[in-house]
Amino acid sequence: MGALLFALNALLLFSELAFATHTGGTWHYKFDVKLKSVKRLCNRKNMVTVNGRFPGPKIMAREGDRVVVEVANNVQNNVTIHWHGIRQIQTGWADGPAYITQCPIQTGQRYVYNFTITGQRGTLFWHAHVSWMRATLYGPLIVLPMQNASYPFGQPDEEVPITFGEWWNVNTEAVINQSLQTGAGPNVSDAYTINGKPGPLYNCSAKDTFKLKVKPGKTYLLRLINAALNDELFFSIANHTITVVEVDAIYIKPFNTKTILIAPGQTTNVLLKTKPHYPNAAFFMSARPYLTGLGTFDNTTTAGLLEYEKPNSSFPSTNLPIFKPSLPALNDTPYAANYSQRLRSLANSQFPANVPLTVDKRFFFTIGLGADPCPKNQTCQGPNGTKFSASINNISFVLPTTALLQAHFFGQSNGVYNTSFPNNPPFPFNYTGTPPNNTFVSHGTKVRVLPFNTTVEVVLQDTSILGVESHPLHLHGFNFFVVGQGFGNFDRNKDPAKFNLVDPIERNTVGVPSGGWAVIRFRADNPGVWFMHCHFDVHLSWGLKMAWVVLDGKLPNQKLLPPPSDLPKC
Ligand SMILES: *[C@@H]1O[C@H](CO)[C@@H](O)[C@H](O)[C@H]1NC(C)=O
Ligand SMILES: *[C@@H]1O[C@H](CO)[C@@H](O)[C@H](O)[C@H]1NC(C)=O
Ligand SMILES: *[C@@H]1O[C@H](CO)[C@@H](O)[C@H](O)[C@H]1NC(C)=O
Ligand SMILES: *[C@@H]1O[C@H](CO)[C@@H](O)[C@H](O)[C@H]1NC(C)=O
Ligand SMILES: *[C@@H]1O[C@H](CO)[C@@H](O)[C@H](O)[C@H]1NC(C)=O
Ligand SMILES: *[C@@H]1O[C@H](CO)[C@@H](O)[C@H](O)[C@H]1NC(C)=O
Ligand SMILES: *[C@@H]1O[C@H](CO)[C@@H](O)[C@H](O)[C@H]1NC(C)=O
Ligand SMILES: *[C@@H]1O[C@H](CO)[C@@H](O)[C@H](O)[C@H]1NC(C)=O
Ligand SMILES: *[C@@H]1O[C@H](CO)[C@@H](O)[C@H](O)[C@H]1NC(C)=O
Ligand SMILES: *[C@@H]1O[C@H](CO)[C@@H](O)[C@H](O)[C@H]1NC(C)=O
Ligand SMILES: *[C@@H]1O[C@H](CO)[C@@H](O)[C@H](O)[C@H]1NC(C)=O
Ligand SMILES: *[C@@H]1O[C@H](CO)[C@@H](O)[C@H](O)[C@H]1NC(C)=O
Ligand SMILES: [Cu+2]
Repeated sequence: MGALLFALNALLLFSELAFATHTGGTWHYKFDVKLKSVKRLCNRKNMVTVNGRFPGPKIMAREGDRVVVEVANNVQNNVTIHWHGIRQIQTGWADGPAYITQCPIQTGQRYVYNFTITGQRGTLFWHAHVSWMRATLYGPLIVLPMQNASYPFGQPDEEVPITFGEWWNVNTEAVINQSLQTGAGPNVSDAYTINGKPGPLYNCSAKDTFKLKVKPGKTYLLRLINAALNDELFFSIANHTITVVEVDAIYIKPFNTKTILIAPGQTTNVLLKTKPHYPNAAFFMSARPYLTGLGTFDNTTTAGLLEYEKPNSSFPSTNLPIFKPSLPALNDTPYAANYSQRLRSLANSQFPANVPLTVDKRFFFTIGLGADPCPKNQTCQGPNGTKFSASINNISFVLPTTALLQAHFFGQSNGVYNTSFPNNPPFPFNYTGTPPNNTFVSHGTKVRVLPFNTTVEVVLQDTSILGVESHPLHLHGFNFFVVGQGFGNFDRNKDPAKFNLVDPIERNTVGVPSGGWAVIRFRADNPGVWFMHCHFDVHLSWGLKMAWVVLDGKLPNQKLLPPPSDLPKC
């Protein structure tokens, strides 16, 4: 164990000393948000980065440790950073979504994110959480098991973070601005990336290819992260089977597959066992989207290379044959459904699945797209001359101009939010059949209040208004259990009988099936204001979001702590 710790510290010392120090159980990082000129495809642009790196630096910590990240904003944009999947128990001030838990860090300002990692270990990531800034501001967040603990799947020989992203040749803020203005869908990305590199299947891009160099007969833990903005991805490595062992920093019952599916906001740990002997070949590892919505999407493929180290110099090193994986069709919903059915919590005595067996509060949320009427003096380019919008229970969430958490903590909710978020949609209809004639949504900053320790069940029902689509729903502050999912309309009389309350997958982001539903359960044991939203940034921008206000409990360790003194002001 001491050796491992030494190795860790050495790693930090030699590669990341510039921004990280580790003392006792606390890890200190410095994030300098600044512009950097980056070239991809045939195009160079000035991009917002952390410390000039793309993707951003890797954050490492151990379960039980404290993480302190000082973020200095040296760009013209507003910035916040979210520690995606970290529960932030009592420390909602460090969660990061702009106007939910904090005002943005404005140009020239700093803010220190300070939190401990309790009861969690695995692969997560950090990303900006304001507008579309996360297009370039993201990086891995790796929580190692405690020093006395080990993985339930055996120690791999090496660990490699593999982060998927999306690249636009233009400034992504201009892309979302234009979409919100015209009402049309935003311009799609120009490439997908693996660790910031699009790979050889794009123009001017062969030199920007991620290469994983491996030795035969070893086991590699690949920490896969989907940081793309608007696309779920299939991923596969040619001629190799991988073993899925963890999702969203929760150990699962291992299973073998050729292809995984990963939605934005999700993480997946897989074991890659390399071939026993040098294969005299190279292999693509490829990702391309799983697409369900209507409209235009980036349907390109990113590829990296799996390269075996030559056993000796007599083997040829150039012109090796390259094998390509076959990925499911872009719209292969049966594959997606079958894959998600295979995910089961480990649910053993060391890592139990604490599924709430009784439910205090039930909610039925319709999620999907809708429209806003075109302003009188404008022409709009959304469906039938309207503007695209998105909603939960027909409410398109409006961000306030100050942070909800501040308003809540200081008892100043008046004029900021109201607590009337509905338990059910305004009227029932055949959610996945012929849509109602009126597709317009309402707008508001509405939240739902939950007493401390309430057990909650939410049916997430996709709608066919403007087309069915798989939506990756993400909840801040909690993991939830996905106790059921299916296609069509959720049936309150029949479907609960089929719920899995024994070993359902526990995670923080669920892909709600296209034209179907998913049912989640969680225990509201973390006081604060917690965002729940679609992790497609385009739907997030259009309003597919809401917030839960979880009240303090009676005991001191059940209360939201006071805000740090440097909390940004609006
Ligand atoms: C982080 O929070 C802890 C606990 O409140 C506090 O003791 C510590 O001083 C904080 N560190 C920084 C750098 O703000
Ligand atoms: C490791 O130590 C922590 C506290 O120091 C303890 O709670 C935990 O049960 C231990 N885990 C194992 C696997 O021994
Ligand atoms: C996008 O819109 C925001 C707010 O209206 C504005 O501050 C920003 O300059 C715009 N950015 C670009 C690149 O158009
Ligand atoms: C989006 O694409 C259209 C058509 O190619 C182009 O005219 C427009 O400038 C693009 N918008 C941005 C923000 O790049
Ligand atoms: C890779 O898989 C292809 C198709 O299944 C097969 O033809 C080929 O022989 C395999 N190559 C290696 C080196 O495993
Ligand atoms: C990918 O999208 C392009 C442009 O929208 C389209 O022309 C092409 O047919 C699509 N390819 C596939 C395989 O769907
Ligand atoms: C449309 O009218 C509104 C209010 O009358 C005004 O604020 C806005 O600037 C106008 N927009 C355009 C594009 O003229
Ligand atoms: C647009 O209007 C036409 C004719 O009124 C209607 O058939 C169609 O369903 C509408 N499309 C959308 C997306 O609302
Ligand atoms: C909903 O619409 C679908 C598609 O038209 C149809 O197959 C289904 O029977 C309808 N369900 C109900 C409950 O009416
Ligand atoms: C939509 O409008 C048509 C014609 O006005 C009407 O016959 C139909 O019942 C309406 N459908 C719904 C779902 O409201
Ligand atoms: C929460 O409620 C459960 C019963 O549903 C109880 O067993 C547990 O002790 C409570 N937890 C806290 C922290 O109050
Ligand atoms: C940055 O945030 C502040 C505080 O909310 C706001 O007043 C300002 O308009 C924002 N600036 C931009 C460029 O969005
Ligand atoms: Cu969505």
